[in-house]
Amino acid sequence: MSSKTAIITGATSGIGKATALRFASNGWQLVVTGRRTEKLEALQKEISEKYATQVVILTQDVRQPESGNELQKLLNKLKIKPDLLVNNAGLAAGLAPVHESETNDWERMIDTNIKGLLYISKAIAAMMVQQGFGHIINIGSIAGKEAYPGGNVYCATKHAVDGLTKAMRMDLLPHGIRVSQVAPGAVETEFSLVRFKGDEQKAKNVYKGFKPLTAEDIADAIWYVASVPPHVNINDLLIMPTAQASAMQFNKQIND
Ligand code: NDP
Ligand code: 8X3
Repeated sequence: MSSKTAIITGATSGIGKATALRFASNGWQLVVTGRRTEKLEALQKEISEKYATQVVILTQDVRQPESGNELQKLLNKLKIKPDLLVNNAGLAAGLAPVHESETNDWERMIDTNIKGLLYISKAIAAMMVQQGFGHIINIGSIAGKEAYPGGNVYCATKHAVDGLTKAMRMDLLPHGIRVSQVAPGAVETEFSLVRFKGDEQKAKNVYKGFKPLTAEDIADAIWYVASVPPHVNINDLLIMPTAQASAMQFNKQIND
């Protein structure tokens, strides 16, 4: 059994949770974070019932500038050397044209998807440099490759993740730390429920008439990226549903 440790941010639902389960099933130790403690506890319980591996939970909001240091302190206290960081915590808020959108939504997306990723990456990359090994996988998006109407700030934040992934890879090259991006198209998770602020019908409609990706599909891809031999780095993996050709083009079969 491997005794490697992965840190996964935003593991209370969707891609983060599926990734935690995927890595736990392969014997990895985990440090999982998110804001909803009860969901983290439920995940910890599920994993401990199914797999013989250790799961540490940390309730935190990645938007807090201290989030990276807080995580680093916990790892140091537990003498955990992070093999892998999956920067997954993120969200979209709203889908309005730029002139009609809410500035509070912009703050949430920028603070979570860009600044939060940076706070966590700075702290964990510093540990990886010191220990001399590590791998960071950023969760980007098709929205980081293309734009779409109403996607404005969300697309900008994911373009930032795309750019940061490239730049972080350069910064960490001398230290042998791998930096990768996994960029999905439409995945059915809580993503649209969050984007539409709890409107279940609107969220469901996003995935109507085609087969979206599942969180497990993306967890499989993250597992693959983390499992290639140490001399190999998957720089960027763009994964789409077969029924989605681009950010805006779907093959939808809607009869009702
Ligand atoms: P979910 O809404 O299901 O999961 C998002 C996760 O991020 C939750 O665990 C949530 O935890 C966490 N999170 C959000 N804000 C914060 C915060 N401020 N601090 C800490 N954790 C936070 O969506 P997905 O699983 O789909 O999203 C995961 C990632 O995948 C995101 O980065 C998203 O942009 C990206 N993505 C999603 C796609 C999709 O179609 N679903 C496609 C492409 C990329 P909590 O609420 O408990 O804090
Ligand atoms: C999520 C995919 O197309 O809704 O990143 O922006 S999309």
